[in-house]
Amino acid sequence: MKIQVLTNVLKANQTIALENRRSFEKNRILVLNLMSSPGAGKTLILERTIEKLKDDFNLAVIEGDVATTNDAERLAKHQIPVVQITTESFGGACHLDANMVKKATEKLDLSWVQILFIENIGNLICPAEFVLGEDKKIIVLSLTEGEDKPSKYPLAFRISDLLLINKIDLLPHVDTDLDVLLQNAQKVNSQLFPIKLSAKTEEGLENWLNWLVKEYQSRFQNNSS
Ligand SMILES: Nc1nc2c(ncn2[C@@H]2O[C@H](COP(=O)(O)OP(=O)(O)OP(=O)(O)O)[C@@H](O)[C@H]2O)c(=O)[nH]1
Ligand SMILES: [Mg+2]
Repeated sequence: MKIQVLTNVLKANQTIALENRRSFEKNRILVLNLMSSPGAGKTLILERTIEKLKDDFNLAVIEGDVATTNDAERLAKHQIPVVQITTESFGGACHLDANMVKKATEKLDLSWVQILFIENIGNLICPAEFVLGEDKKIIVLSLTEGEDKPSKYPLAFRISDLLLINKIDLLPHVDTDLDVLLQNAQKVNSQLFPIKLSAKTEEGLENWLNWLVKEYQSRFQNNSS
């Protein structure tokens, strides 16, 4: 009975995610779902990304948090539209779901947006279960979390398209073996494309920005590229 209930929840989520997908496609928006454990650096990566790309693209963020509007406030300082979802009002859910995203998109002018970032709740497990209607899933892993995380929490790595290994400025100060981390990620998902970066020093940021622009162009600017 318990399994049946969960199946129904996930099915209902998939139906709404499909509606979101259609709406994003109709409006020609690239939608990226950023997932990670708490504190891996999602918001700082977004802040850097917005600084670099906001003159070239119409950007917006849906910001998920259990409580507080801290991250939304950090992002809104960059003068782009930000919609906050605080899941405390949904029973403190540890993930965003498609219905929350649908409600949030009603507060955005989708005909204006070109790239929509969804910052999921900081959690390496629950967000991986819920599709939102995104184009790509991005898993952010901080170097400080250790090389074994892809093996211990495989689903988030298995379903993601891109792995951002953040905080590489801390490499001299932590015991994490970067090569082993990459091998572990490849074992779980051989298609997972890794990019190493530091949102703090901006080392490697260019590679992430290039990936992002290419993703957008391959979808919507085929004629001009
Ligand atoms: N040294 C270093 N610190 C970083 C880097 N990226 C983020 N941080 C710091 O790590 C902490 C957490 O960063 P956030 O961007 O808030 O992380 P988050 O994933 O958005 O966190 P939640 O939303 O709470 O899950 C902050 O103190 C950041 O300044 C980095 O590349 N290097
Ligand atoms: Mg954050």
